[in-house]
Amino acid sequence: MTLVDLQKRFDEKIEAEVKIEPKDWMPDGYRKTLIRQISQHAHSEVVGMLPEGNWITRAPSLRRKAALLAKVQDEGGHGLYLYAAAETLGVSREELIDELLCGKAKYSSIFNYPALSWADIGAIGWLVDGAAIMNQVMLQRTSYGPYSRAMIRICKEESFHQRQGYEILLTLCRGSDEQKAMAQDSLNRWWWPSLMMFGPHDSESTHSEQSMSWKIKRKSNDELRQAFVDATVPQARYLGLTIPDPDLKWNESTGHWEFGEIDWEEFWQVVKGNGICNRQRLKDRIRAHEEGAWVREAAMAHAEKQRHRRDVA
Ligand code: BYC
Repeated sequence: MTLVDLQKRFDEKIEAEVKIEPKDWMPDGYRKTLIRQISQHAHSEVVGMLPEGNWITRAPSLRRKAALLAKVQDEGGHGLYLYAAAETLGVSREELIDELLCGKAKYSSIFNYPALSWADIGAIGWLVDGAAIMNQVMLQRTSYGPYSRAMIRICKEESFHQRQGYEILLTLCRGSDEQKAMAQDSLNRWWWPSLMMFGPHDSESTHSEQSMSWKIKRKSNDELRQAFVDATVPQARYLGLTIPDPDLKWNESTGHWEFGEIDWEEFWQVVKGNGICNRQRLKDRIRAHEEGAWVREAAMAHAEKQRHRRDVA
């Protein structure tokens, strides 16, 4: 088959909503875009374990501790599904992890903010997982088979994450004045960074147009951000909390909440590595990787032994 035929076949599959699978021919740019996005997503999951992991030993009850522990473990699992999906594109997990640890690879800006109070664990579940779900529901329909299947599993677990966060805040908001103030303070700090998770405006987004034509992304950054605001404002009202945006107002004619401008300077600074916790997060990941070396070695030795046994048998 000529390159023209291969491209035609690929385009027809995308048009007909047939998933692209690892052994199928795909344009170089499609492969590169997927490796970039899926690996950034995997890195976000494992770096995302850090702000919450800090609170496992300080959870206020056994029930809260068990739920948080399960959530953080889920995130490690999501990282694994996603690294495995990226590996089907011909890149190794070691290469991807090296890129993260040397500071070259990106991961979601949101994880460079600190979790300062127990209410932040609620806000992360409600807002950060809430924003992640908004983005990931559409990724279940992404055109690359292994990514789409990983996202279906991930989305099921994310709904539980979002609820555990909202329930923490609901409990605080129905508690003492101090507890409610703690919840409000945490909304104040996490609201804008959560909106930044969706990435730059569509007009500034480098990859959106191409990714949408390949059906890797099914909705644009701004569309998803708007859907998130529309879904979250009523939830904040139910909690009795105020969203820290003086420009927030309901537009009767569009049926959407209008909101103020994001501080893009802050967003790009965080993406470039100058956020409050960027350096700490990388340091912690490097330490965890080094301390886990013996586990990797033991697992490899075990796999080698099994292979040897099979060969001998
Ligand atoms: N942070 O052209 P654009 C989770 C970069 S974790 C940092 O619009 P694209 C969870 C972007 O990479 C959820 N960088 O890009 C875990 C690009 O730079 P490069 C994470 C960002 O890819 C634990 C440049 O800006 N979710 O659920 O079309 C606990 C231009 O952007 C960000 C995913 O990763 C950002 N926020 O769209 C709790 C979902 N935004 O690569 C929860 C999968 C943009 O050219 N990813 N950049 O150097 C996506 O859907 C897309 O990659 C994005 C960006 C919507 C994030």
